[in-house]
Parts: sequence; C-alpha cells; structure tokens
Amino acid sequence: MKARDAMYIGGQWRPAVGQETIAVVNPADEQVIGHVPAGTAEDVDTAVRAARDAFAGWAATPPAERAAKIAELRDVLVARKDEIAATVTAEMGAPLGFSQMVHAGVPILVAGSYADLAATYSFEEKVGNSTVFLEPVGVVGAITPWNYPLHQIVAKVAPALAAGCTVVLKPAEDTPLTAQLFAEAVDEAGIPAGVFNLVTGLGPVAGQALAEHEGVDLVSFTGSTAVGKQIGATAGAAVKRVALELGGKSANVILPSADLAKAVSVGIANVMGNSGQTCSAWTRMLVHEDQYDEAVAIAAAAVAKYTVGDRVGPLVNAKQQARVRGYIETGIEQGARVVAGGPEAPLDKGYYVAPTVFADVTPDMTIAQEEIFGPVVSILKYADEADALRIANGTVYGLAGAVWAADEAEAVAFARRMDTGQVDINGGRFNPLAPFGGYKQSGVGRELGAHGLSEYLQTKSLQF
Ligand code: TXE
Repeated sequence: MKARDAMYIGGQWRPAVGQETIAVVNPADEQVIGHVPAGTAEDVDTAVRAARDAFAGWAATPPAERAAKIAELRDVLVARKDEIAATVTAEMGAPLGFSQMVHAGVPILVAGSYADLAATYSFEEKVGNSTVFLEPVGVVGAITPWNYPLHQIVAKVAPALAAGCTVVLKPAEDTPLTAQLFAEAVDEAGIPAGVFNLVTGLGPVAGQALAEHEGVDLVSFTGSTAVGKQIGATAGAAVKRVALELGGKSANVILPSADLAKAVSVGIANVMGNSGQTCSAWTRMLVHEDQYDEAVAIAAAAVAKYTVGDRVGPLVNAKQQARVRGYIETGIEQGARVVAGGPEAPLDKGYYVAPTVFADVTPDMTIAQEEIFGPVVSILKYADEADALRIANGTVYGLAGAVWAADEAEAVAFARRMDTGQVDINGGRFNPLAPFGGYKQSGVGRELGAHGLSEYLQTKSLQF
C-alpha cells in the first residue's frame, strides 16, 4: 500500500489545507515507508461538514440498504485481505501470520456481523401506548489507536453506519496507511460520498479539533486513559455523547482445580500476541500459592518459545519501546524477580522488547497496577479465593480477564464477582457479537454486537 498525500473527504481524495506531513515508520527496521498529510482544524471542519451534509440521506436510507453496503464493504476487505495484512505489518510490526489471522481477519468478522445486524435490528419498538424509534445520533467523530489499526476502525465505523450515522475518522498517527486502505475500501464498496471521511493528523491537533467540534454529535475514542479523560471532560461540557475504550490490567485467575499447564501457557500466549499491545491482555497471572513454583516454571518454558522477530514483533514506536523497558526496570527496582527477558533490547535494530515474565510480583507494585502495553507478564500469588478476588479487582481498570477451573460453574461464579467487562472462561473463544468494554476507568460504553450498535442510537418516543 503506497501512502497517499491526500485525505478522503466527501467521497474524494483531497489535499490537506496545510503542507505538514507525518512520516510513517516501519518499527521492525526503523525505515520511513511513506508520508501522509498532517490534517489541521480546518481539514477536520471540512470533513465534519461533509459528514453533516451526508447525514440526512444516509439516516433515511432503509436499514436493509445500509446493510447491503456494509456487506459490500466486508467483501472488499475480504478481497484485499493480503494487502491489509501486509500494510498492518509494515506500519505496526506484527508478524505477518498474526496480521493475516487477526488484524485482517477479525475486521471481516466484525463488518459481517454489522451487515447482519443492520438488516435484523429493531429500530422501532412498541411500549404500551408508545412507539419508540431508535434513531441515529448524527455525526460521529471516531479517534482510533494503532494497536489493532483496522479492527479499531471497523469496530466504530461499521456500527455507526449500521445505525445511520455518518463518520469522520482520525486514526493514530503511527498507522495511517491502514486507515487510507480502509477509506479506499469504503469507496470501492460504493458507500455514498460523505458517509465516511478520513482526516489523518496528530492527536493534539486533528484529534482534539474533532473531539471539540460543535458539529460532532458523538465522540468514540479508543486510546490511553489520560487522553480519554480529557475527551470525556470536553464531551461532558458540551453535553455530547461519548464512548471511551481505554486501558486495562486484566487478571488471568487460575483456580486450584484448573488444568495448570494449559492455563499458564494460554495465558502467556495471550500476552505475547501483538507484542502485548492489547488493552484486554491478561497481564496479571494469579496463581494459588501451593502451585506457584510449578506455574512459574511452566511460564518460563512457555515464553521461551516466543522468539523475537519471528513470533514476537517490535513495539509500534521508540516511545512505546522506552516506556515498556522503563516498566521492566521499575519492576526490578521494586523487587520483582525476572524469570525470562528483561529490559535490554534483544535486537540492534527495531523497537523490540524481550518477552518478559516476572515472578514474586505483589499487588502494590507498579507493574501490577499500571498498563505496560508490552510483552510482559506478572505472576502473582494468592492464598485463597477471597484473596484472588481482592487482587483481581484491585486496580483502577476493569476491561477483561480470564478464569480457569475444572468445573465451569466454579469459574462462572468467580467471574460474576469480578469488576470487569469481559471474562473468558477456560480460554474462551472470540465472539464478534459479544459486547466489549470497560468497568471502572477502562471506559464508558460498549463495542461490538447489538450493544455496540445501540451506542450510535438515540431514542424518540411517540405517545398515542
Ligand atoms: O495513546 P493516545 P498512545 C494505552 C497504552 C499505551 C498508552 C499510550 O497503555 O502505552 O495508551 O499510547 C489520539 N485529543 N493505549 O500515546 O495518545 C492519537 O492521535 C484527541 C491503550 O499512542 O491516547 C490516537 O489517534 N485525540 C489503547 C489516539 O488518540 C488525541 C490503545 C490514541 O493515542 C489526543 C492505545 C488529544 N489530545 C494506547 N492525543 C487501547 N485502549 O486499546 C492523542 N490523541
């Protein structure tokens, strides 16, 4: 995918108002692979106007027709799957196999699920003597991160379009090529001009202008908790709808009855995938004290299989690499024991971090509290179930998690007491229809499935 020096607004590729550009870097070899426009508030304004102009027509388009367009978009994503995978790998570094399966594969499932939902969802309900209409909120400002460049876009744009909203997207500055490819796919699918618009640019410039724009009715943001709080405050002051998908520090709770070897090795795999740059990653492994040493040994053996460069890609940029290495150093300073990996960069070139496992981690340590966003697992010890629950719930986050037990009902009972939005029981299996989102500071609102669609709707009731 060759970088375009234009932005997709009102159904056309147009140059930005200013001359500034953003360099796109391949994190595996640190080479610049292209430049894209750094949009400004003026570009955002043009895009929001285009989305506003397109809104009435798209909102009035019958849901079945919107569904057909989303299905066409899904088909284009299928046809361009290899190109998507190669682009994601080039700009954020994930191994190609992972990009094909996850970065290109999952958005196809999600787009398909919204093609189905748009066709079947009840946009009208009867309640007593009232009819309730579920109407699109309006113009959506979508701000997305780089960790799952296409998934994060599709998880916002597909439900917004299904609901009848129009969208202005500001993707992460690290991964604009995937966003340009998505805009091409929207165009190819014949989605009407202005329904989807793309403005590339820096977060504090284009992102902030989009979040603050008066013509935006709903801001949907995925990214850091710090920026999410700021966007939530801005939206609150303007009485504007907001959806926030923020950080996580998810617990992988291995109850004593579980298959220990499986729970530990799947737990390691869960964090190593995407080099730990997953908001829902099970970064805290909780093991009963009687099984602790055995679990640490299994984890050490499991992580040894994750060779750097081959199975574990680089982090997205130098800043994230420095941040993660800093967390590893903090872990050591605070007394955690390195079982594998460590802070040294494993390769001379590329933003790599060694797959790292810490033992003897206590709940108050920084590495057990803050989101690291790298290939780093902390193994914590618990004395009994009450202790495990206290540790699991003992962070400001509540995005995801896992529970393992011989008896499913035992795992479910524990999961119900966790303050978190999604829990995998004995490994779980990805479900594109399952609502995803956070308790506590992990966010506001849900993505995916019917719950994700309802974020983009507002209700009007007529009494008879
Ligand atoms: O996030 P930012 P960064 C977490 C993770 C990571 C940390 C920092 O812990 O280490 O955040 O990552 C846009 N107004 N997550 O610095 O800055 C920005 O351009 C409006 C978790 O990359 O939040 C990008 O499009 N927008 C996470 C998006 O926000 C602004 C995924 C995310 O970037 C803005 C990514 C502003 N003032 C990071 N400043 C998850 N929940 O999956 C930045 N942006």
